[in-house]
Amino acid sequence: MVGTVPVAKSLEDIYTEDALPTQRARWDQLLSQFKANYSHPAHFVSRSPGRVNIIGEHIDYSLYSVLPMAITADVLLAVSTFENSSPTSYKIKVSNVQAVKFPTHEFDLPFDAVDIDASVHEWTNYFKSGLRGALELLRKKHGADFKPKSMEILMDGTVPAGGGLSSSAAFVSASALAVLYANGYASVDKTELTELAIVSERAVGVNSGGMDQSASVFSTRGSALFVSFVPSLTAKTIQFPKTDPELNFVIAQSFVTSNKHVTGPVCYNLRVVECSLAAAYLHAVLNKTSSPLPKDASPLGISLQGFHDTYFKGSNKSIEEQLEELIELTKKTLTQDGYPREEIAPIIHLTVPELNERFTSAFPIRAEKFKLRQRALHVFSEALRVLQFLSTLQSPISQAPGSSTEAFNKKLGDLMNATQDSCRDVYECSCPELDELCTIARNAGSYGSRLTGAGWGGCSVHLVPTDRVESVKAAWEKDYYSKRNLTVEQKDAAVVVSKPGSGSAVFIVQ
Ligand code: NG1
Ligand code: MG
Repeated sequence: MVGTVPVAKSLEDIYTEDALPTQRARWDQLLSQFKANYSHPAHFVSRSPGRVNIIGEHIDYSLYSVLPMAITADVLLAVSTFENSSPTSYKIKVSNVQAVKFPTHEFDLPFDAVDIDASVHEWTNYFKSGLRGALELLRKKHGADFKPKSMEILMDGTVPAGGGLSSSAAFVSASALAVLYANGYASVDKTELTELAIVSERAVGVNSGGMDQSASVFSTRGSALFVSFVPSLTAKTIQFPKTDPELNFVIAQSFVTSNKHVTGPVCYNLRVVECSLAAAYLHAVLNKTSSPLPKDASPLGISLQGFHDTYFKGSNKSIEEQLEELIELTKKTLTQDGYPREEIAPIIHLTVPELNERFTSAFPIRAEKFKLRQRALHVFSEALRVLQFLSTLQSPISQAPGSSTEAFNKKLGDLMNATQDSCRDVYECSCPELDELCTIARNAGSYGSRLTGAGWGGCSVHLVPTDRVESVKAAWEKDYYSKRNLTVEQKDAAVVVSKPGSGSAVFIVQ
């Protein structure tokens, strides 16, 4: 699925039919507010959507394949450019339609560097990180003395922040796309954009994998996306077979906000370190070598997938068989509940200061012991579930309503439920509210229910046939939402039945 980011001519190219009336009103509002703010029309709009991950949680940074899909909610950046007034700098004006929550900023930036202070959680950092990545690419193409244009920008984002639907990747991807397009890069390569957005987002302080940016950029309407990271980034569209009744992915908010910038040292960034240390440990013990694994594209340069590949080099076992074997090997090799640095370091042929420098210096983390066994077991079993989910989707099912459709739904749902169990008990990235939403949904007819995204709050995703959607919604209302103090706005946004949406696009304003 190589190609360039599409240039949309009408909103029909971007949204599903049911979303069009609301989106038209929203775009009209954005473009007229742009005119009011900046006294002239926008030149173009760059758009990147949020995503929901169907299956494959917390394995992208270990370089295992994942299966997300884009949603309708997105980030829109209306943009115009103007000539630089200084020979040494350019200007960026960024404002937001929600001006009170996200105040306007104006930056006067030198041509050669974009400073981002990741210790301050500031909404425009995401724009700046996209800007920085885009400029690196433009410099590679046009030379080191490339002079970016000044830009005026108005943003409208509908992906809830901190909600597990990847507002951050949507914002970074839309920003990078806007900067590339504004600076004359008219046919933006999807792989280039995704790769730069992945690296850029790390500048904001989260050592993330590449699922969200891939889903945001590559998705096409009506399909999920099978994203693989090795040997290089690839994204393949996956159709859901037609079933009767139709299956839906229902997204339900927990309204527990998980802010990775605050919790990173004990949650997300710590998991990335634990997985990388588990890879180093398993490699040293099972590959019986003192030479390190070759550096790979994972955030810390060493991944469970990299260990896996080396261990099974030349093997003719299927990937599924290999993963099953790795689960057993992990149980035998990593027998402790937690491992302190002093125990890990000599095994992986490092001193403790070297271990700290290599694994815990780029992104601060706080831990006495690292749960190598649990994290590796989650990753291998989740990587296996993704492959099982995919092969279930691709195996023929009878179109007739009845037992085989039921078996198909159940198989997919069971895999999603197993993911939730593993996230809750083994990876420890759920929270009581997410667990509760899953239990309520299953009791009301969901085949499979689990957290989606990083977890520790945010969203959940549920596999529900059309004829049961209303009863699942009613059960959440009765047992979850009505017991919380929510605004009307929050209640309206609590549950979304999302069809797979399209990926990034540029829209030229006529
Ligand atoms: P969200 O839910 O957007 O915070 C995060 C990571 C993904 C992936 C998932 C867990 C970012 C930008 N994204 O997603 O790469 O690791 O968690 O599967 O941090
Ligand atoms: Mg995010």
